[in-house]
Amino acid sequence: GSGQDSGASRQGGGSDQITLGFSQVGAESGWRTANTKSVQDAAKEAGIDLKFSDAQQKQENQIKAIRSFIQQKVDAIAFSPVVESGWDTVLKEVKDAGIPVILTDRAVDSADTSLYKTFIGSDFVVEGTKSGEWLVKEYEGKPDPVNIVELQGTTGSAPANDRKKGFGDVIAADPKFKIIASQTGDFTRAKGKEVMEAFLKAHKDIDVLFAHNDDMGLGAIEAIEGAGLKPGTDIKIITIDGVRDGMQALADGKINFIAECSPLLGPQLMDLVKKAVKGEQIPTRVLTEETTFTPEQAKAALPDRQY
Ligand code: GZL
Repeated sequence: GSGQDSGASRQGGGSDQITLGFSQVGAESGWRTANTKSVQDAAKEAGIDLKFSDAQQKQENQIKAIRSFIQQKVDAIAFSPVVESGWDTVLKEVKDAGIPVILTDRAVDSADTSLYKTFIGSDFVVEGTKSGEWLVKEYEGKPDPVNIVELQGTTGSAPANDRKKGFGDVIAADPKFKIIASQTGDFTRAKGKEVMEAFLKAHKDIDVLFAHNDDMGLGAIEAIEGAGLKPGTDIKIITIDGVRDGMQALADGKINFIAECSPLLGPQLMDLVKKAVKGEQIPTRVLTEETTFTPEQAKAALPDRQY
């Protein structure tokens, strides 16, 4: 390059420090807590001044936070959209203000992809597909109907929509798999327990629970045990995330399979922010690495688990 010190040419005192506005979904699950810690730790590590806002799972709070970041003239904005739709207006305001936007964790369904620089997060359809594939293998050769209840994530969120689609497409291949009840538990333990209690009252023949995250699965375990049934044995349980409490339940045989969804997006996010602020090209999609766990694999992985 020209060797020109970009700091000297920057407005306001030549300070090189980047200010990042981050709008977080909330604090609904163990995954979210780990994700917040990853973002905050990585910003500190990267010397980035983080303006962090918790939206308590409300889209209007995220929109308010984003507008406040525009007023504060931050250098970049990153957020995890609580639901997929309804972002075009505020993202156009950000674009008009010349501030780069990075989507983390969850995606938006805006047709205009120029409204953000990149989306870093998991492929939630694949997480659903992996969950369905485990179930198909588990019930190979077993002729009976396999009655499934499903605890969906937050209504309208990308993970809930995509995990449901991935799982549903796989089990549609064999008519013995029947989803006899499906309802949102909003990604929380409390709601997961409440909805599972209702499922247990309404259905006496549940074989499998597919929960879109560990936290709802852990709440459901309390409901299942409260009904005098053995989770993992009387009712097979599949969840997604792989947070510590979920991995412990997997190691204890109360959950049978977990598809991992990594919350540790902080370091990659800060790299992307630095590049975006400098106007460098960044990939429009950054996919997080993740795997799956059986009880044996959970036992082996637990000691080193960061979250
Ligand atoms: C997935 C994330 C989901 C987690 C839940 O990337 O958006 O939200 O699976 C969390 O645990 O609440």
